[in-house]
Amino acid sequence: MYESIRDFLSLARSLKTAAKHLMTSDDVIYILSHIDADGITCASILAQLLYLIGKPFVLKFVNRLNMEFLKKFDSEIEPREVMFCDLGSGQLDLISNYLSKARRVFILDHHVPIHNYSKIHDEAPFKVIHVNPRFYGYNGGSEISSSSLSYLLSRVFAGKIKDVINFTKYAVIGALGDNQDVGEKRSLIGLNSLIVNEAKQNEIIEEKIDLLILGRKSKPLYQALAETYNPILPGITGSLEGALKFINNIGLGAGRLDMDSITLDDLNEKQKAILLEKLIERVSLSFGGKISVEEIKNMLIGYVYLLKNEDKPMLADAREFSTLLNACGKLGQPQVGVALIISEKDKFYDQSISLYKRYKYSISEGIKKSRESLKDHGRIKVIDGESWLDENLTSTVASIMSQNLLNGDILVVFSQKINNHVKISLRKLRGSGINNLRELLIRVLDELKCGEGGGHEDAAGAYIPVEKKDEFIKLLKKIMPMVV
Ligand SMILES: [Mn+2]
Repeated sequence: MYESIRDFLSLARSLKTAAKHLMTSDDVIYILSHIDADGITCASILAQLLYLIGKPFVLKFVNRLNMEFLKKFDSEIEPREVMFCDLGSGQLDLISNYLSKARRVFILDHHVPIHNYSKIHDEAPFKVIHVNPRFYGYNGGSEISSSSLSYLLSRVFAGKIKDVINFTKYAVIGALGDNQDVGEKRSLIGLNSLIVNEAKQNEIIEEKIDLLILGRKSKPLYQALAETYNPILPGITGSLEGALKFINNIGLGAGRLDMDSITLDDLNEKQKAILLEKLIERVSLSFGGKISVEEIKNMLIGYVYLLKNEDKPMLADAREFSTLLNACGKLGQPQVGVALIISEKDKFYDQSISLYKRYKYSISEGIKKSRESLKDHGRIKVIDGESWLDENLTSTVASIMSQNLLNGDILVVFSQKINNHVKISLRKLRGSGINNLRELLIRVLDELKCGEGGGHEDAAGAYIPVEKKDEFIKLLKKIMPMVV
């Protein structure tokens, strides 16, 4: 699976160095993390770790780690020890320029680092402890997330594995939140899969192959189907009525008076097989025979990761949990997600569900408008959400839309403008010829001579001035054939 065991040893060594530095820290450590599910789980694991080892910390979340944020953070707080999680590798130049009082900076990230990071390590006015699995040959886009990385760091500290074994579930939730379930039948791969194994051995997580519909216990089946976007189910997605009708038509509602009482979990294997078969028929309609039955089947069933001994229905399925965390973070309440993980699950569960409902609604509106406004530029598909797409929902909408598009190389989604800038989310499309989306993006931004961006091979994002949108697409068209 890996080039050599040396790669793993080098990563382990880098984690040990970080651990040593953490132990000698005597200042408050400011944890700065990203607002998505991976960022929230990563920060929660680190917060619990620092608590375990008795180090004072403050947890902060940030959506965009840019110059404005860093300047303000530096002047208001004057932090001496800062730990960046799920961000930082791509902004190391800014960090070293604007944290004037810092003595030590930790970065735990799996994004692609800026090209001259080692020079900055040497020249930064503070000690940089930078842990990124990409330095050791791992694919940070698909086989390890920040949450998994923070679990591995915790493992270095653990006297007994049982002290930190519970963190495995949050590692898995974060990895799923970052769509790293790219193995066979939507399984986690690489280092993530090693963590899954450890969680299974310790009865934290159970995995099985099942329908991938979210809400297996937490909502009526018809509602769960109506809220399914991956893939979009024609006539069902976005329509409670359509979903009810579908269930009745395929005979699963027969004899039931109360459709609100049937969940996916209530179906027996035979009923699930009928549901799967009929869903495949439905989905193949929308793809007009251009995708094989096997491929559609693989979109609908796969590995499901279930948290054992979890009494809250929405927290029992790791994918659903990660959606809940994304909802909290993207609606500006990441601390609610942290509370679900760290301490007051009972107190914050209901609040997280109302955030989830709002989030689901916004996403479904976003998808509806995206489908109406999709523009076909040949190999590039563009959705311009300038008048309706919230910056924080752009990446989710882009991910969903990219799963449901048949041809082309890249999907480009623009958000509403914020301070005369727009957020861009880029996604590779099915069968795309592009190798590295982030590299392509950086080249476009270089030629555009403005904007900031970063990301992974399959998904990347940027901010550019609003008036540069057309030029961005033009440059993308020009440069794309050169990097394929
Ligand atoms: Mn991440």
